[in-house]
Amino acid sequence: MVNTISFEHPVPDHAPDLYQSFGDVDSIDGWEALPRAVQQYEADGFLVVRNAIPAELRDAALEELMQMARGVDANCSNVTFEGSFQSILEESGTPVAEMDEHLRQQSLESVDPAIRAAHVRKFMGFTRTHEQLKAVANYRPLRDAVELLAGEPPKLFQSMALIKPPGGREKPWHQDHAYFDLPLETRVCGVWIALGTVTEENGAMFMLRGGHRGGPIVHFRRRDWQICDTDMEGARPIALPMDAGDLVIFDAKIPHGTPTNRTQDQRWALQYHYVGVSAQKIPEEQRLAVFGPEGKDVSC
Ligand SMILES: O=C(O)CCC(=O)C(=O)O
Repeated sequence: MVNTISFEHPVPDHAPDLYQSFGDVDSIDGWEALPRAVQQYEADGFLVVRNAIPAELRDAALEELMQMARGVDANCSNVTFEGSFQSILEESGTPVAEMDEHLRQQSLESVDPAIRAAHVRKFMGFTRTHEQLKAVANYRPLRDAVELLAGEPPKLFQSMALIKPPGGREKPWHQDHAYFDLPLETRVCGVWIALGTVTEENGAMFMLRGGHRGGPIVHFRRRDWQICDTDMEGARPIALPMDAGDLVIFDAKIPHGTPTNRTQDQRWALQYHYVGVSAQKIPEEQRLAVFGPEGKDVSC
């Protein structure tokens, strides 16, 4: 598979108080308690499940991701690097913007694999080519949980690995539904899985409890296509620190974001999105009429 290669735009750092946690998260331990937690999911818009993915499955997935990060050809649909990696590739004298995909791939080969791996931010579209990552997406208790919460058998429609490297930039506050051409009433479940320790310092997920019930919020192009910082004033978000194998299932209308990674370590996570098998797409214009026209041609 041919990867497209992209770079994050360098952006100013976020205000620290955008990611201040108010209170501790209620979670369940393992899948057994899930049926009793459905009401909590409906009310909060998310549910944290501890020890959700067995160690051998998550370790095999992490190893597969590490190999993708070290290799030249990750064999997925898109690889995104932190913006700071651009200047390393440009040492050959050619600006990245002027390189075609072939030249980008070639210039990646000239970089030390450890340096390349230390700047990867995101892989997308890998479940057809990577067995271990596919196995996590298809893990039966996870799919059963999504089926219960989405109300019908799920289909996976997006896969991402989110590796926030040391210094890796924020993913500003947003609603995932804003990025999907799906009717507003479609029950879209995101699943964000920690493959290592996740802390507020290295880029934990922050969520606005109950925020999905307020419906769609207009997004604007600021540091990203995002909810404006001013719309978050007075909000009381909560941080979701996790251990490897913990995850959060969330409604795609929940406002969420992750701060800059202030540590020297990479933060490894997987994110899958599912809808019910009967979900139908809508035209992009219909989505942009709700979430804002500046979202044309952006991806989450
Ligand atoms: O993992 C992250 O840092 C952000 C993930 C996220 O919210 C997204 O990609 O929609």
